[in-house]
Amino acid sequence: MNKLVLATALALAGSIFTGAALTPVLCAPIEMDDVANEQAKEKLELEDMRHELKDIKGEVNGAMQGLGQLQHMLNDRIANPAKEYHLFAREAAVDIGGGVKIKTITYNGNIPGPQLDLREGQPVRIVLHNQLKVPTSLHFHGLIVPHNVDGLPRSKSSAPPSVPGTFRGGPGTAGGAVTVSLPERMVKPGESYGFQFVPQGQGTYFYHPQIVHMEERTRGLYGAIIVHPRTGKQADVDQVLMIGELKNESEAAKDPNARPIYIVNGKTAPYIPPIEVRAGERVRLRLINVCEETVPLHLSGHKMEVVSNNGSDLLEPRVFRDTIALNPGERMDVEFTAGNVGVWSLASEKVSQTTSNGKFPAGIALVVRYQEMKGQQATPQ
Ligand SMILES: [Cu+2]
Repeated sequence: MNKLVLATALALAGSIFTGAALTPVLCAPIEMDDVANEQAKEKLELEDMRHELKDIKGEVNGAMQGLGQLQHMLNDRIANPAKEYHLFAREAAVDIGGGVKIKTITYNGNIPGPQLDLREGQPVRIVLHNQLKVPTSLHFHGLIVPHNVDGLPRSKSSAPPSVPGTFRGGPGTAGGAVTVSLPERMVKPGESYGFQFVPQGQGTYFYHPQIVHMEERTRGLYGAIIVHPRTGKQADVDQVLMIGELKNESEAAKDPNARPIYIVNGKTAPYIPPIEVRAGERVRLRLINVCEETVPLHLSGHKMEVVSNNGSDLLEPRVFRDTIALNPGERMDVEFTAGNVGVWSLASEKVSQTTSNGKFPAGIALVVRYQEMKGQQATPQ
């Protein structure tokens, strides 16, 4: 094969390989050394291109993953739109049973305030409207939420707009100094404030004014928060019992040592509705103590299984009780299977919490009544 034929053949091969146009190459003879150099150069260039392609592929994959996560978050947000609640702190006369009305302060005119049924991972916005004559605030008792939602409120004069702080281990941070803002969350008369967060951790919680306004809680500002699990079986009967106390202000004016009136879901015995169950049902009671005192609550005829304490699920060993001592601020979720047909007492073991001027029943005393006993006694006697 002569030089010209060889050069033409190599040029042809090269142009096929690189995709270059043929015509100019066919016109001139090429030296062997030049061909080898050219080929080596092309090989290096190709190698570089391959590396670049690999990098681009990596970046595209990363971007696709990011897009996938974004899509997932968007789908989650569409499936779980933010819930919104409005709490109006205002004066009202509440009926604690038997036509006895007490003028006090409430959320939305009732004691307790509205029950907030939240779901794990579903955003919530709670708007507090202060229609009182005094400042108020809001605390989410037991829930783990960011400081700017649940931290102590500050008055404008004492609160700098922001302070430098150190935040470690939070999602998406590598630690280090960040700015933690301390907004003013003292809600003045006539003002409103929206609290937004994403609840985590199923369980029983409650809301009330912050500790700086604790006296407002004892007058009726509180309500239950239930964080439901994303999935899972619920009990057949799921009942919240908020145990509180109220000062009868006209009585207190006459006698400063007058006992408070104990109430369960806003009513005092014998006006607390019975807990109605059917034989075979699984019953969950969510007990919340908003009182200033410990309440030893006893259910007769059954063993209650403690399934959650202060919003934390309990694991093994299983705990069964017939009397539950609830300290102020404590929540206990108990369950039992209705397997003993009858009318049963669910009441405090403290005489002072179940009587008024020596008369029983008053305060914290109600019954669990089986459907089979419908029409029979609805109160402790
Ligand atoms: Cu609290």
